[in-house]
Amino acid sequence: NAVALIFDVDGTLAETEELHRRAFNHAFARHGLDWHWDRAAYRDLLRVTGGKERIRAFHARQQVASPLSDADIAELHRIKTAHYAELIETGCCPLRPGVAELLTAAKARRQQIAIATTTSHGNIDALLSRALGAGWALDFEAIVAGDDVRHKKPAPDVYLEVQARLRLAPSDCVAIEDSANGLVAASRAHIPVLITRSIYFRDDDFSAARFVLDELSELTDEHDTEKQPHAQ
Ligand code: XBP
Ligand code: MG
Repeated sequence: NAVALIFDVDGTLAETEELHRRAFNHAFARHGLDWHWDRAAYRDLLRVTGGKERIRAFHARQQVASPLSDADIAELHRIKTAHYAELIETGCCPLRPGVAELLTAAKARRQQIAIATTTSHGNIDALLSRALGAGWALDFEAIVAGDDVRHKKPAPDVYLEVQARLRLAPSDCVAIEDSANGLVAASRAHIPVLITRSIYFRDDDFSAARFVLDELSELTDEHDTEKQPHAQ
């Protein structure tokens, strides 16, 4: 029974990680690096959340003649982010099945909706303005991104910040996530979690989740996301 639904973005609202991966590879090539992250490597690298952090972690494992500075990493990430927006703009990354319907149903039930993600406000806006239209953010009560908090997932910071902004108890919320990192982050904030399995995290351990679905289109009343807000 939830008063608020808190959505992760990457992998949950849309299968964005392939676009992130392509955008990273584009940035490496543009920067003259011979790095290439294939799907198997990227699956492993996704354990490190955050794009800058992921580049830094990979860099630390390489034998590079001239190490990258923080400014190089920031520049790589800037190129990556710009290319990601271009890829999203082509329209090749629709919302996952059941996402638009759940957002509409939540609005009709006067449930609050919020976002707790590792990615940036710019990337969320690129995805959701394409999928939901320019005014999409008006429907969301709180939007907390990775750089808004001190520690990214699996730390609970983004979830604690959303909760503080909504002024709700964790048990009044449901987090909708696709990864073990996301599950751990929400669980550390004591928020129950509904998992919608995505391409890259299919084999993660979701035993701590309240529910595990393949798609949000499988949601039914028994999944408990439907409590009306208390009358004021
Ligand atoms: C998503 C991520 C992000 C994206 C890249 O995690 O880990 O790092 O891969 O985003 P979650 P940026 O879905 O658990 O929030 O490059 O913008 O950091
Ligand atoms: Mg995710």
